[in-house]
Amino acid sequence: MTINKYQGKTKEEAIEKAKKELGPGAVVLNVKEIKPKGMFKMMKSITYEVTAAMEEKEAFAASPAKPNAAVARDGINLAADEEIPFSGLTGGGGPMIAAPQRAGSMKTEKSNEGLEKRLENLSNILEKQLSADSAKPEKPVEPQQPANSEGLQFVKMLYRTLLENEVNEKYVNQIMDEAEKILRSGSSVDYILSNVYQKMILKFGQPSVIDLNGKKPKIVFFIGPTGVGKTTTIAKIASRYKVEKEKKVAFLTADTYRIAATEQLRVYANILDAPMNIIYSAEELNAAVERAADCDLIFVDTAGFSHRSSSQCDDMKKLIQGLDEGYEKEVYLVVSATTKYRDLLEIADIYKEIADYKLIFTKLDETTTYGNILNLRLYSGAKLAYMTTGQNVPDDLEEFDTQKIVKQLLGGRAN
Ligand SMILES: Nc1nc2c(ncn2[C@@H]2O[C@H](COP(=O)(O)OP(=O)(O)O)[C@@H](O)[C@H]2O)c(=O)[nH]1
Ligand SMILES: [Mg+2]
Repeated sequence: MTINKYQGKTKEEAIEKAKKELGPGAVVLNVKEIKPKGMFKMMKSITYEVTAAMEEKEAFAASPAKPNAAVARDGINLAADEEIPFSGLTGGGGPMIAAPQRAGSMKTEKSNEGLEKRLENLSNILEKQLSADSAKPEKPVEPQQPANSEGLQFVKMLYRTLLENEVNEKYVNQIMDEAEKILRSGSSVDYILSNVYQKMILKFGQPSVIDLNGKKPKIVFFIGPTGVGKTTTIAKIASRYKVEKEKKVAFLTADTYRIAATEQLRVYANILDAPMNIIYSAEELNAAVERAADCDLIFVDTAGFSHRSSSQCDDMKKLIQGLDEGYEKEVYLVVSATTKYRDLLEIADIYKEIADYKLIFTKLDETTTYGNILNLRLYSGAKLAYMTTGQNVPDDLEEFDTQKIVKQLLGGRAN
């Protein structure tokens, strides 16, 4: 893994620099605001320092099966208090380490507190590690004492926390894989945490939102099951582009199954003083896009459909694939963070038939377990784009904040 720091006048500028040097797959581990210091600080502006990483290809490949590795299961049996085989710690046939007690005991609460503090302090930990690494490139791990018991407890706690947050067991094993080697070399708890954190950030990948650098207009489709928040999310994103970025936007809706659905979008279009049209076919889509050719962005709302309705699935495919090739499009699959794991996998598969998509997770305010976000990202290979945290338009929308979600998955505070 290569890690470096990059500075810029804006966060985006610093990320661009990172991508130039590390490649397009570079991911941001940490963002730091640097406030100007000294006599003339009033005249200087804030700059941003981004810590970015790039993992070598082979390191990212699925970890090879271990002798005692857990057989990847489709679902996670959180009810079971059985032993959790931790692939990394079994060491070729050695005893498995039992999963520590679930939340509730005084001890767990106390150690969770420690974990939260450490996560708050993660920037400093990363910083320290970076300078240690560059000082001693040959020896990435600083030995302290052989396989310390504090480290072992800590690894167990991280393992349990990820499972409690419903990260799929096979991904937990992949993430914790390296922790064992680091633990054996007697590294500090902070070092283990920062390694696990970095690994998770790399698994999430760099989020990717609407790209306005290409040809105008950009046609942006929103697909996904009924009631997940497609229309509301369109209103939130469109409002950001119109009000904050002063872009010209237009709306189209292919959700003709419910009258209320078109009316809902019309209300938002009126508020934003943007044109809105109903389309029934690819021909109508192309005609409407042509009429709105002077817009920067054309948002297309669609109807959700049941997993089993193949005719509706075909209609949607025809619509999206029927857009004239001269236009640039992006497709976003909108899913709720409250949806069950198995249903999410099914949704990911069905909508993959329609188009390649990026992911928007809604309703993060309605759950505290975010493991499915990582599960779906890894299952589908799709990039994460946005997340929404409530019903308010446009406020409850953020570009996907990987660092925040990873910290929370590792036991950090929800805020
Ligand atoms: N709590 C919560 N509710 C949301 C969020 N996004 C959308 N909703 C609500 O979910 C319901 C369905 O949203 P809608 O946009 O009509 O979903 P669609 O059928 O996918 O277009 C509405 O009541 C929205 O206000 C969110 O992030 N959090
Ligand atoms: Mg809708």
